[in-house]
Amino acid sequence: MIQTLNTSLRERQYILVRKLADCIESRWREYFDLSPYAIPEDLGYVEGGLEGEKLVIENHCYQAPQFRKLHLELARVGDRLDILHCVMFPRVNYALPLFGTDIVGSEKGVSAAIADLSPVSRDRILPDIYRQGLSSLPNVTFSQPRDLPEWGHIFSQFCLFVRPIGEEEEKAFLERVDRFLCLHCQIAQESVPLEDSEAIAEILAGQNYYCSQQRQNDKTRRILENSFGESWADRYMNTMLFDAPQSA
Ligand code: BLA
Repeated sequence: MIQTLNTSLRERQYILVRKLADCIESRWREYFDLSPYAIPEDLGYVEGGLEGEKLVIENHCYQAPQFRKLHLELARVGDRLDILHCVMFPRVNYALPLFGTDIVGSEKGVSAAIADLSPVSRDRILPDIYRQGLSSLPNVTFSQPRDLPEWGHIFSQFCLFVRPIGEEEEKAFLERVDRFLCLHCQIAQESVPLEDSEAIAEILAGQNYYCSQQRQNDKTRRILENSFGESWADRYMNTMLFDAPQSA
C-alpha cells in the first residue's frame, strides 16, 4: 500500500508547484505499478534552520518495474520560496532518458521553471522515438526564456527553461511538462529491459554523469547549506537528490 500523502505543505504552496505536483503523481499512478521506495530514514520529512531561514522539505518516493526511483520533492524556504524538484531515475537496464523538472516560485511569481528529458547515451542524443515524439509537440513560446548554466550541457535540445510570466505562461508550462511526462510514461511502459552488459554499463555511466553535473548546482546547494550546514547539504545532494546508481 502506498501511504496517504501528507498534503500539509503542498496546500500552502505556490499554485504552479501544487498543480505540477498533483499532475506528476496522478500520471505516475495512472501509468505504473508503484511500490514504496525506502527513503533514508531521517530524510523523508525535514525541517531545519540553523542560522539561516527555516527550510521545510517533504519527499515522496516510489519505485516501479522500469524505475529505480521516482522522486518528487516539495520544499519551502522561509516564507519566500516554494520549490518543486522531480527526477525519474530509470533502472539502468532500460534505455530511457532521465525526466527532470524544477520550479522555483515566490509570491512575485516563478523565477525558474525547467523541464527536460535528458539523454544518458554516450553520444548524448535522445532515442529516435523520443526525438520524434518531442518534435511533433505543438510549438510554444515564452516571453522570458532563460540561459542554462555551464553544467547544463546534460540537458537535451528539447529542454524548456523559462521564467513564465502570468497565468497563461504558467499554464503553458504545466501543459508542456505534462506532455513530456505522458510521452515518457507511455514509452517507458512499453520498453523492454536490456540484456547486453555493455549497453547497460553505458547507461550507468550516463546516469552517473547526469548526477555529477546536477550536484554542481550552487543555487540548490546554497539553500540547503544555509539551513542545514555544509556536510548535511552534501549528504542530501548525494543520497537524496542525485544519488547515482551503484551498479546494474
Ligand atoms: C535553479 N534551483 C534553482 C534556483 C534555486 C534552486 C533557488 C535558482 C532560481 C533562479 O535562478 O531563479 C533551488 N532546487 C532548489 C532546491 C532544490 C531544488 C533548494 O530542486 C531542492 C531542495 N534542478 C533540479 C532538477 C533540474 C534543475 C531536477 O533539481 C532540472 C531538470 C535545474 N535549477 C535547475 C537549473 C537552475 C535551477 C538549470 C538554474 C541554475 C542557474 O541559473 O545557475
